[in-house]
Amino acid sequence: MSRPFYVTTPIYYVNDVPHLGTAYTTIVADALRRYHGLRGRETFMLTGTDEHGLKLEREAVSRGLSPKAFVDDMSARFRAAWPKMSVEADHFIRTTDPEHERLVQEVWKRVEQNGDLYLGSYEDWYCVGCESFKTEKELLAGNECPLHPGRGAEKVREETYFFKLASYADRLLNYYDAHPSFIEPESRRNEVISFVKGGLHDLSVSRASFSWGIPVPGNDKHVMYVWFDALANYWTALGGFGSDAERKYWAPNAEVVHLVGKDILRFHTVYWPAFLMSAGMPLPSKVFAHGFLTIDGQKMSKSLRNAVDPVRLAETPELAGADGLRYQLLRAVAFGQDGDFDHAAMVERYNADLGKNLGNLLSRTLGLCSKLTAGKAPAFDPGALPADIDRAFLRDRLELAGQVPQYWESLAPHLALEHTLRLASRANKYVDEAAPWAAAKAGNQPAIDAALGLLLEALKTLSELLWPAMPTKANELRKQLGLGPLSATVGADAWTMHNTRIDPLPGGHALAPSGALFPTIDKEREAELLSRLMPASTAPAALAPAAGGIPGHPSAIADSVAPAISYDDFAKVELKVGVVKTAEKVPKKDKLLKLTVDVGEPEPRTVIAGLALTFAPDALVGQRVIVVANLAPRDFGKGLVSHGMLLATGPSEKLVLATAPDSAEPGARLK
Ligand code: ME8
Repeated sequence: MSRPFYVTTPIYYVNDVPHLGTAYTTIVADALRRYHGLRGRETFMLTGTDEHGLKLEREAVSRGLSPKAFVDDMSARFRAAWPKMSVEADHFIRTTDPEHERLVQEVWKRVEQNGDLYLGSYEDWYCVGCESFKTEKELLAGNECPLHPGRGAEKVREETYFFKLASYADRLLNYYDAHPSFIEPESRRNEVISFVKGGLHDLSVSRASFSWGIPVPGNDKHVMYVWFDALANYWTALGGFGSDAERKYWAPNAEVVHLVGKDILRFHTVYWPAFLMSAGMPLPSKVFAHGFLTIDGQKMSKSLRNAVDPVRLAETPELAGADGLRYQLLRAVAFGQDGDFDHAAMVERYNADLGKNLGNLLSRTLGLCSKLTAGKAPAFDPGALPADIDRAFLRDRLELAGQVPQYWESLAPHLALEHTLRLASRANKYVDEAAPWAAAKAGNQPAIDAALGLLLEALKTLSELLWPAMPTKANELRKQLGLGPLSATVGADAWTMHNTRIDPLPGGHALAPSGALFPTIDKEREAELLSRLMPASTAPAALAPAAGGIPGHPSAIADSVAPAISYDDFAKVELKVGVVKTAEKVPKKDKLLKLTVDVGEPEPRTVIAGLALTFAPDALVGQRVIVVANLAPRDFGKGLVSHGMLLATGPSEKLVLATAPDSAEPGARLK
């Protein structure tokens, strides 16, 4: 039997909620866990949350919460979200788990004992968004991080522990050379190799200017750099040196696969292996970096990605719920490359692949069985098929199903599903070729039995091939075939026979049809569904709500009466008094002004407002305005991110600003 299979997702920062990007990595990990489980391997899937660091400390403070209260609340949202997408991780780790903190300190001590840490002082740039140090070369003009425009990297000057990363360059390069599949895809491997060949600098691995982190053993003035703490989760989750799970699931005893987005490749393929080498611990088997998703062709800015809630998609029964979402994410995007999640294409693919192909195959086959074989599986001999068309279909069924595993094995779920659905198309073609209704007219019972027997077997095989991606629908399909649900059983490979022989349902086996598995969506329902699911900023014009002023930011009161909302809905909106501190025009944007507004927080917020056609910037400075303070940040591109919205009324050229009296303090909440 193959080695156990251990698959991980990144642990997600809790300054955000689960979104389509994080759902993507997590769903792929779960599908791989299911695939290998079905092949009889012992499997372990890990996900969790990354809860330390400056970014989260600041986020908590800005919400008036203690870091612990904030991360407890946010982490719970991740934990609750994944099962709704049929993700069943074996463990959910939090970096604030006491056991994790203890074990990371063990790793630190090993690295220290190996002589790889020294105390020095650091002076350079730090991007809080990335939680990463940056050289001047890596920053844009104005010291902006290209990944977090608008926030500006910060100059850090402090005492720090350095990790001797520079001395690991040769060892890393040798390792990549000896283990060609350690970094995949190939293009990413080349990228990392040229980065390391370019020369490595020692890495600052502690911070002394804030305290929200794991204390450095022996020097509690310092907390560990959040990535040292976070990367170690993949190992601490197993319970530490010599625990049963560590012996079973850590390398080299297991195949250890880290799935990551391309944004965090360097941390996983340079820093993490160097830390492990230093601590004398075996390295994982593979780091696979996937690409980035766009939504309806647009980059996933924070506001957009939060507008496309994967939980809501998973709770859309019209598109097959969690399974529908999983299918779309796994099938639509070539794993490893950038790709688009397009709502309209999603409905089209649902109809074509699931409704008209697979679903239709099931209803046709079961319909024919209920008419021609009394709702039972016919008895037939696969070794003595009556016609050439039957033998040709049998050959294709063996070949197509036989091709699927290689794609799961090579982390290409999109191809695994493409080939799975090809089997369904081939079977549909065979229904037409075999035409059991014509055989019935001619009284040719052997032809009917062979055709329906082969089709039922193909459907049973399809349920197995689909289960890693669509566990619920695969089991519903099986139920209609009168079969029990699939589950992974250690040591029992459900797929070994797919390319060599078939395993038909026994003659007389009772079938249990119960309606369409994937009811198709007509044009009218499609329009309604899309208007419900698509965020306003990506919906086609006809579907987008009317919006005055800044696109997506309705600033004028709509003519129509808005539907009543509950008090609780209103209470979700945080309206605060703010004082405009600075105001300037935005180059090349006639309507926009860039303001900084004091809303009673340590730093004024940047707010981009569509006020420029009415107000000269100077006229606004000192105004006491009303700010929608808990609106998700909105990215206007070119480094402009708005953290709130001002209230105003009137057409763009004659706006009247909603203001507060001088007696209202900045930050005071309106209720
Ligand atoms: O980086 N498309 O956490 P994070 C596809 N805590 N995937 C996306 C995506 C997009 N547009 N946006 C995000 C961190 N992702 C660290 C990780 S691991 C020891 C520490 C996914 O919350 C992708 O998997 O910023 C990416 O790597 C991850 O979210 C980043 O999550």
